[in-house]
Amino acid sequence: MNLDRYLNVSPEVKAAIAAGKPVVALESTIISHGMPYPQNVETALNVERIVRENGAVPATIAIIQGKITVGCTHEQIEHLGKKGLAVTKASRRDLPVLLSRGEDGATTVTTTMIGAALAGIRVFATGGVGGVHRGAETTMDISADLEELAQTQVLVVCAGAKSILDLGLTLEYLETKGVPVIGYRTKELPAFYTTHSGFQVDYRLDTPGEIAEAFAVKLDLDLPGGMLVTNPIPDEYAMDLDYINRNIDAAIAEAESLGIHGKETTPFLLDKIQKLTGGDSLKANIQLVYNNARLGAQIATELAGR
Ligand code: PSU
Ligand code: MN
Repeated sequence: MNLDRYLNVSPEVKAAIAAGKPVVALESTIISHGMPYPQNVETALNVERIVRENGAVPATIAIIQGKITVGCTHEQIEHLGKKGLAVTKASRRDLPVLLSRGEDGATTVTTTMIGAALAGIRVFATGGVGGVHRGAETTMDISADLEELAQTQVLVVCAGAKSILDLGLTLEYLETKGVPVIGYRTKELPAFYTTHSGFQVDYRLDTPGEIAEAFAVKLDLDLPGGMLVTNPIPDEYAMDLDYINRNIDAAIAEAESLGIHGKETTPFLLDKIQKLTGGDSLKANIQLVYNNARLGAQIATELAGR
């Protein structure tokens, strides 16, 4: 198989990987489906800058004209951000048709992990990962992100799981699949907009070095799957727990009454929550992504230095 047919790694990212320099993968569904324009593009470019300031090379990943593109240009990021929901949200199952037809796609956590692994990138930073949705015992709505974490060797830095998901079931699923869940300087699973969830992670690790060491063991042993690093939103940007949960409940109720399902669910809820909170949740979302980009770059630097 000629990988070049399907994979396009930018010269800068290719050189960094070849030289063993730290690289951090970044996803594109957060741009097209996770935030409104123009804040999405502004955030994506700031995230790249923060990764650089922390000593690593950013690699924003998307599907551009049928190629998994690792290291998007600013023009490509602008294009994805402007097109927004009109870009296909691309998970694992979308790859065959999108690539064979030469189409564009925004990569979720799942497909960003796939692209990163194909290119040789081990660390990926984002905002939130998909999980087991509330009511999944009847809808069976479980994100493909959890399956990817079970099989692809990429470390994912996120801000925990937000309560549009069933946090308890999400943790159970990750346990079944053998995915280590690490809390960065916390034993409590962060809940995205807030630092408190009432659920515990497996391990608290306090430095990027310790996290890199643990992940390196997983790679050395060639254990399939990734590692989920949950990084709490900085206190000054955290939202009031009751306030955000009330709005999340309202968003879920509306999604149910409209019969929203499948891949539309998560983008619908994110958009609804942003509207209901008058943009407060967007502000928190942006800041936690910056915070994760910083930690991702630090972990990638430690991993590269081993
Ligand atoms: N959660 C967020 N922001 C996001 C997503 C999730 O807070 O942008 C996106 C990510 O790309 C994630 C995807 O991989 O949604 C999960 O979608 P689903 O729940 O349909 O698997
Ligand atoms: Mn789903």
